[in-house]
Amino acid sequence: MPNHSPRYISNLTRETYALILAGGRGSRLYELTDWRAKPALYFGGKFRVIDFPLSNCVNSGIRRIGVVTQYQSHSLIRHVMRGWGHFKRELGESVEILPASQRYSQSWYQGTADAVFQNIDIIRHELPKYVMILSGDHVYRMDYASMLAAHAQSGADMTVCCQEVSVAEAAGAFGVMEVSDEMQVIGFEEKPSEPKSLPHDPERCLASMGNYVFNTEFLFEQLKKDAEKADSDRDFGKDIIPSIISEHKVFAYNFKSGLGVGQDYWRDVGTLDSFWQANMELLSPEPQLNLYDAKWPIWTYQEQLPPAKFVFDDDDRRGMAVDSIVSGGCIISGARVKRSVLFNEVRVCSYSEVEGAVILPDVVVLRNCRIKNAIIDRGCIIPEGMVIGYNHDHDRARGFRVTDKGVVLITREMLGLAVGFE
Ligand code: ADQ
Ligand code: ADP
Repeated sequence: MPNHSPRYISNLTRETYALILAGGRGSRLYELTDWRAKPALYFGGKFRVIDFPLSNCVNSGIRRIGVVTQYQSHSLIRHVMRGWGHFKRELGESVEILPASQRYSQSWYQGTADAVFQNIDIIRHELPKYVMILSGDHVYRMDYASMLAAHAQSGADMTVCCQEVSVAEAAGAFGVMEVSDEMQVIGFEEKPSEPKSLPHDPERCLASMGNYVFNTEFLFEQLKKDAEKADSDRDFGKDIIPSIISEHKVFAYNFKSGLGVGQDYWRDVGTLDSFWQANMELLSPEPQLNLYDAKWPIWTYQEQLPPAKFVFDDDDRRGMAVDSIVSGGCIISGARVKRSVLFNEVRVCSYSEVEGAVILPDVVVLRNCRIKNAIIDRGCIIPEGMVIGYNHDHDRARGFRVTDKGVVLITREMLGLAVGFE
């Protein structure tokens, strides 16, 4: 049983440097990540995906954090600077942004291991005993301190965070491991087409969540060894983990075994359908991810905005939203909004009807529109009378993207609006 005494845990978290990997493209999100990295994706009415691992760090007591960026990093960097720039170095807290800057090689970060390798001297400067490497791509609540406690008590060199998923879900998508009765990792394959199932359940397997704890010196040694190999992809899942499990102590930590709050919530918002679905789930009366839980707050950059406003229009039509999340600065005037997530400063004008929509900031829906099951990117202006989501052939013909599950994505470019947006 890991030692969960507060004193023990606070020593571990103080000795830890967290590195959030936030350079991924998220290609299955298509145009939604043309101009922003996946960790900069908007989520839940006022957040971005990166706010979840960052808030998990703070809620777990880890206050020294690096955010490694690469692909389309502008909006991510802007968000982290504005929302997370108030950490006090004097109090031993810091959030540093670490863009790919060709420090140790002439190329950008090749794989995840290279992204850490190229920042070795920055990490060394912090003198941490443990380095926690975290995925910046997922929306989840996790008490990293429980994983640290398990790592320290098992005497492992490295600990990999995992969860049970179905074999079908894992195939080609996750790193899959085999473990001993003591949870030592004895086999690891990166994204196998036929994942090895659990001994007691042929339908399920143990999938890596891409979150790792390393003893610092051990990490540096392995990264240096890997950097000398000619045939390596410089990736934790493809190269580092498979190469160390036979000679070193690598343990698996099941993320649901943590004692923290909400340890069962984890979503990959890597496709348009899963992004839409995860936002919709927040609208249920008791969602699995409770953003209102004061014990595990999620912080973000907060713009100074007036409250959301709902107005009767001249014809006495009620502006209303039901089963919806409506963020600051929104005005719903004589329009009906149902089962939707509206981010900051969205306007919905008279006679329009919106249902099942995820509407990113600064969108204007002009009069007499009908919108169903859609994702509308930041800054779109939906012209008067436009009908979206009721006839998918028509949606496609206008250049909108329609997913397998019938969610329609609309961006500024698809509407012929000017490129570049501030
Ligand atoms: P993937 O998610 O496919 O698999 P990857 O695309 O490398 O791995 O992304 C991992 C994290 O690193 C993401 O947060 C991403 O944003 C970031 N990232 C990717 N390339 C980067 C780069 N060049 N520079 C900086 N950051 C970068 C991994 C593991 C699997 C595991 C899944 C769980 O390899 O074993 O099952 O995560 O999602
Ligand atoms: P976010 O809404 O995630 O903050 P932005 O829409 O501000 O992202 O875009 C991030 C960066 O990409 C900005 O520098 C912006 O000017 C640029 N950008 C966004 N859309 C386009 C586009 N269609 N063409 C060129 N640059 C773009």
